[in-house]
Amino acid sequence: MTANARKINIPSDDPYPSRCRPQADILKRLDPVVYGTGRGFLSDDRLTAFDRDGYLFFERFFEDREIAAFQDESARLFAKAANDTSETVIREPDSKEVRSIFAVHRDNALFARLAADPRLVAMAEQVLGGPVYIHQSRINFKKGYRAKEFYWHSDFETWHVEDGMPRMRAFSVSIALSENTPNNGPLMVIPGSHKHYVTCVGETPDNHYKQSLRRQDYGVPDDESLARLVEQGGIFAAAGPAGSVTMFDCNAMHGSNGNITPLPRSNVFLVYNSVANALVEPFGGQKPRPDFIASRDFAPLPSPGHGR
Ligand code: 6CS
Ligand code: FE
Repeated sequence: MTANARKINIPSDDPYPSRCRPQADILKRLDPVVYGTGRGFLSDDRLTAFDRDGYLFFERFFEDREIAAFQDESARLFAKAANDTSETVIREPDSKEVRSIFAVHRDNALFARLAADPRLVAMAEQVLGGPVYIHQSRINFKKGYRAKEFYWHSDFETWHVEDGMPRMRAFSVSIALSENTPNNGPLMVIPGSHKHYVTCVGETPDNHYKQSLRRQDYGVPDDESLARLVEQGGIFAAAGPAGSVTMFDCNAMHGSNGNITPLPRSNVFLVYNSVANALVEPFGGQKPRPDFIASRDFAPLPSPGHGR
C-alpha cells in the first residue's frame, strides 16, 4: 500500500512522532532518564553516569560459571533453531543462518531466571521508578565469518511507532555470552544520544518486522542527524569479556558492525519496561507487532527489594 493510499493517523498530541513527515527532525527528549530517587543496586555515581551518557558498562557482571550455563543453553538453542520454523527464529538477511532467537525469557526456563535475576530487576526498578516487566528478549548470535550489521537506531523510536510504547521509561541489558572484541562487531552506543529524539523518514511497511529484524531500513536515522549525534557524543564500543553487561536507555542511538572474524559475538538482550509504561496502540497507526517481539503480558517481575 503506498503512503498516499493509507492515512497515517498519528495522534496529534504524540510527543514523539516519527515516520510521518518528509524530513527528519531532532526533538528534545521530554522524559526523565532516571525515574527512581531511592537507594538501590546502582551507586549514585553510576546513576549520574547513566543519566548523562545513556548507558553503563559492567566488565564482569556475571561470574564465569554463570555465563557458562547461558553459553551452553544458547548453543543448544542455536542448534535446535537451525530447522525450526518458529516465528521467534530470525535468520540473516541473505542466508539461512540463525541471526536471533526472540522471547527467550518467555520460552526458556534458564533465560526466564536470568530475566528475573534480582540484581537486574533491582537495577530496573531503581532506574525506572517502580515495578517492571520484560518488553522483549532475544539472543543475537552474530556468528563469525558473514554476520551482518545491526544498523544505527533508537529502540524507542521503533517501540513507540510499531509497538505503542508511550514514553521513554525502559532500557535494555545486553549480556555478552562471548568475548566482544573491537573486531567482532561489539554493540556501539552514542553517549548522550538518548536525550535527543531523532525522527525518521519513510513510512513503515506492513508487517515491517519480517524485514526489519533481519536488516532494518525504516526507523533508522538520516546521515546528518547521525553525524550530529556522533560529533556531540562520540561512539562507545562495548568490548569486554563474556559476562560483561551493557545497560542502555531505550532511546540511546546504537548499532553494531558485521562480524567477519571467526570469533562469534553472541549477546542476550533483555528489555525492562516500567509497568506504568505498558504498551497501548502503536503510534504509527498500524496493528501491534506479535507478542514474541513486544510482550503484552504486563505482569510485574517479582521485586527483589533494593539492597545494593
Ligand atoms: O524492532 C525491534 O524491536 C528490534 N530491532 C532492533 C534492531 N533493536 C531492538 C529490537 O531488537
Ligand atoms: Fe536495538
